[in-house]
Amino acid sequence: MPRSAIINVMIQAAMKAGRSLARDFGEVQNLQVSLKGPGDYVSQADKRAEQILYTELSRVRPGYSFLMEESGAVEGDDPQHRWLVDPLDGTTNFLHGIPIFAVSVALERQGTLVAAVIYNPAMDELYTAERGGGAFLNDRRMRVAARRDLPDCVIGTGIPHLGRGHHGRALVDLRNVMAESSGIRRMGSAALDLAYVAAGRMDGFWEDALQPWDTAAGILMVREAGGFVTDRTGGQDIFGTGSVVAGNEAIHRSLLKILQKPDS
Ligand code: 2AM
Ligand code: CA
Repeated sequence: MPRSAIINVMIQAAMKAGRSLARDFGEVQNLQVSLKGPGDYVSQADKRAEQILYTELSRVRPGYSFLMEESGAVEGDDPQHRWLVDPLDGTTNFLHGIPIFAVSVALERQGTLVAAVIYNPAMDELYTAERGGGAFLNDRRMRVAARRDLPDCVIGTGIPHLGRGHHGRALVDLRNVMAESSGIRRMGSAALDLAYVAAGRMDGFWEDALQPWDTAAGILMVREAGGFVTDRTGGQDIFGTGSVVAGNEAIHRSLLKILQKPDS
């Protein structure tokens, strides 16, 4: 399928930012053995990647607004369009030399997600989606997995760490999902988790306490791959609640039911 002009712009920007991250990732791997670690270096890498995305996207579409992880909101002259940008999703992985991280870019038109790109430079995997146009991994069409029974399913999640999220609730959810599924995975990048659901690699995914830039591109990716995505109540307020639940229709429904079980 031919790609639209806008998705090509997004691919160029995401791959340019991804190449910058890949160069910095090489250095981060070397810095693991130093006592101070690569912390400062990583935040510079993050900012460099965001600057590339901002420069590239605003050069080609001047006036569009931005919501970026590092720089926050930038209001443009065009209130109809907004970029949601996460220059480095999976920061903790990147910091530790684990090659599971991605650039994530989504475009909203009048509040509706219309285009999405997620790029993992370490694996050179490019995920794209356009509203009504399907979702692709490199040049291959993506479909969510067809499994309908949770006992056959691999389910992804994100586990809150020190100072973030509701640890007690996360443990309850983990216990309940592990008891009914064939395995839980924890990759550390919500953007890639959602891309993996779209690609049929994982059958479902849930996480809480996320920001709009973590999930925006992945939401469209899953929908265009034929999947369902909601917040943990089954509603559409993913950005407002920070919670996300994804899968095919049956697995999404099963996950919602489990996640709505009371704490004890
Ligand atoms: P990050 O790597 O860009 O920080 C891991 O569970 C997921 O949660 C990642 O997508 C990670 O994005 C995101 N995440 C980690 N800390 C976060 C925070 N304080 N707010 C929102 N999302 C966060
Ligand atoms: Ca993120």
